[in-house]
Amino acid sequence: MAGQKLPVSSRKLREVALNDIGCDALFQFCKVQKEPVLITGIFDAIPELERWSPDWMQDKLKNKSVMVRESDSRTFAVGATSKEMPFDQYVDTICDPSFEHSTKRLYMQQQSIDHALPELKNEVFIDRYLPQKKVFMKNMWFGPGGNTSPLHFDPFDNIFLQLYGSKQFYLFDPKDYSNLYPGSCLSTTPHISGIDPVNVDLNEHPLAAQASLMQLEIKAGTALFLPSYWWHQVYSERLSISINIWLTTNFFKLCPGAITMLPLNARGFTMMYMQKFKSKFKK
Ligand SMILES: O=C(O)CCC(=O)C(=O)O
Repeated sequence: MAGQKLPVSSRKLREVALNDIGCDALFQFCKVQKEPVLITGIFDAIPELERWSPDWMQDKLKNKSVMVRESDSRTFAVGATSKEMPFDQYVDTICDPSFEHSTKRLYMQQQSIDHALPELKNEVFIDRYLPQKKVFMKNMWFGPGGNTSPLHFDPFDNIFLQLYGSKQFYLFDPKDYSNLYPGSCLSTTPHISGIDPVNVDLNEHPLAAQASLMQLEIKAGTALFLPSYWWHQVYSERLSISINIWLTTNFFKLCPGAITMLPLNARGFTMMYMQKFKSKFKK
């Protein structure tokens, strides 16, 4: 049966300019927010960030090979395959207007700036205003219009910067956890929803009708502060470049998302410590 888009609630996000917060006060500001906040005027406060564009990136990443995710549908499901390709070729492919109609989709999705793209490490600028021990990871997201990252939550507070193009965010409060058909807490995907809020079959997923959807467009030069465990699905409206900064987190928060992540986190920590233990004895 054909799905439908959930109705958008009238709940509005707070909007504030970065210059009004003050770059130096950004972390303190984020730390106390209980709800997402739209932060405007990023380029007014940090003009260096306006340079990010496909041409500028081609110059920065000349002769580099990058990892690109591939998908047969517009939604990049968890576990989408990745392939390595020259960055120049990636940009030429996604910037070609005919690519919009291609059935094979490509996305440089969640590429760690520190590990995969160190050439861009000094170009993030906004992280200089954040206490370094609070920055867990910085990622780049660069892809064509039409791509969707499916509905999920992350256990991190997120400063999401839109630097080029625009994206639609579909958001749900962590309180909507049980209306969104999350993966089992014993699976590797307890943070992924089983529904698409813009195409839900309410016969199959009736609880989704009780969830309260917020929708917002994020244009170049704006950022979204998204507290941990908020559900989000992200649609790229056109060719888009974004960076997100995950801030270190409290894994023991009292909310359903955090509780269902505990088995996965416990497995992750055990594996990490076993690796450390093994490498100690190899020396
Ligand atoms: O921009 C996207 O495609 C997804 C971003 C996202 O999921 C995140 O920042 O956590």
